[in-house]
Amino acid sequence: MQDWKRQIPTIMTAQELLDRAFARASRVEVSGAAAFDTVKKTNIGKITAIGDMTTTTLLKYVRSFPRMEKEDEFYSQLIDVLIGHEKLKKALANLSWCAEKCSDLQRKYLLKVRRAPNIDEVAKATKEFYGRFSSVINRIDPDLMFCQKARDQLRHLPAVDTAVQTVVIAGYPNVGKSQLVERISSAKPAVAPYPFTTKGVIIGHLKSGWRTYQVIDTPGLLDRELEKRNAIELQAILALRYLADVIVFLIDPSETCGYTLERQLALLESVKSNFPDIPMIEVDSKADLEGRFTGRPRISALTGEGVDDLVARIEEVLKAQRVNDLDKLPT
Ligand SMILES: Nc1nc2c(ncn2[C@@H]2O[C@H](COP(=O)(O)OP(=O)(O)OP(=O)(O)O)[C@@H](O)[C@H]2O)c(=O)[nH]1
Ligand SMILES: [Mg+2]
Repeated sequence: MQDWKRQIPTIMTAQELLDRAFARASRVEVSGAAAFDTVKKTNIGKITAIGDMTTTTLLKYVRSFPRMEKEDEFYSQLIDVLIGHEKLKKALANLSWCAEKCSDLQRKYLLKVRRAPNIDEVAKATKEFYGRFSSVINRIDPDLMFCQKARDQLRHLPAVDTAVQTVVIAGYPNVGKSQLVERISSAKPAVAPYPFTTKGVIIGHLKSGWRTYQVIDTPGLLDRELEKRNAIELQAILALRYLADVIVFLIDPSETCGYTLERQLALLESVKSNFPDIPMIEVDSKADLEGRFTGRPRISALTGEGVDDLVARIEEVLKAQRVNDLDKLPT
């Protein structure tokens, strides 16, 4: 799962790349038959070391970033929100360009040094190589910094498994989402960072026979009318659409959550219209309290009332989704 999160190495700045390459080069010493031969071979060794090391490093950076695959639309969307696909593509293209340029310079100056008739010419060519090499590396400094920032953001994406069926829990704050996730999850839910939530999303797992489903609690995401979100927040929220196989929407008829029933129903409509293709299970929560119950199935995450029925309903919907997905496979 998302191996690229671990694979991206720390991206060095231009200065760090140069320091490292030059430090390596400074240790190169090759002895030849005579003084001229020694100087020539040593400089050839330096240019080779600098060029090889930098080209390899840059290409490793480029390869370590994830290719945006269609099937991982969830991450693809989030990466677009946080980093920007086009910007990332551009930065990586610049690193590739630089790697190629380094390799060209290496080839060109190795030839120059080899053909140099005397020590002075060897020194002159080597110096010229150092200069041109530095300026090429310095040109991609902004791209290197961009990639380093992108790397940090990628590492902090939520660790969700895009390959298992997912239940997303929605509703206003305090309606009982976390309590429900905790009750139906087999293990203690883990908190994963998510853009634009202060608390991160909470991921639990629901075991049913040999199947496991993912249950995601979304504090700060689906608890406000989506129309009031800015475009970037909305995109991050809508990324959930690629993940959610079913949305469980909690309504708190006791209104002890601090939101009126009317406001909660307005949010429900908002979520419904923004996730039109995802089946929604609507329930009244806090069944153990007094309240303005809406006639939807009741649950109490506190006492457990209605929770088994809810889980059965969730499984039913997920099963129907699987059948539906199978039908859609090309034959
Ligand atoms: N009486 C009663 N209280 C409940 C029930 N479910 C949750 N609560 C209480 O309601 C409060 C909010 O519950 P949470 O599960 O934290 O609500 P939430 O929707 O996760 O809230 P946010 O994380 O802020 O969005 C807590 O004090 C819970 O103890 C329930 O079924 N019955
Ligand atoms: Mg919560």
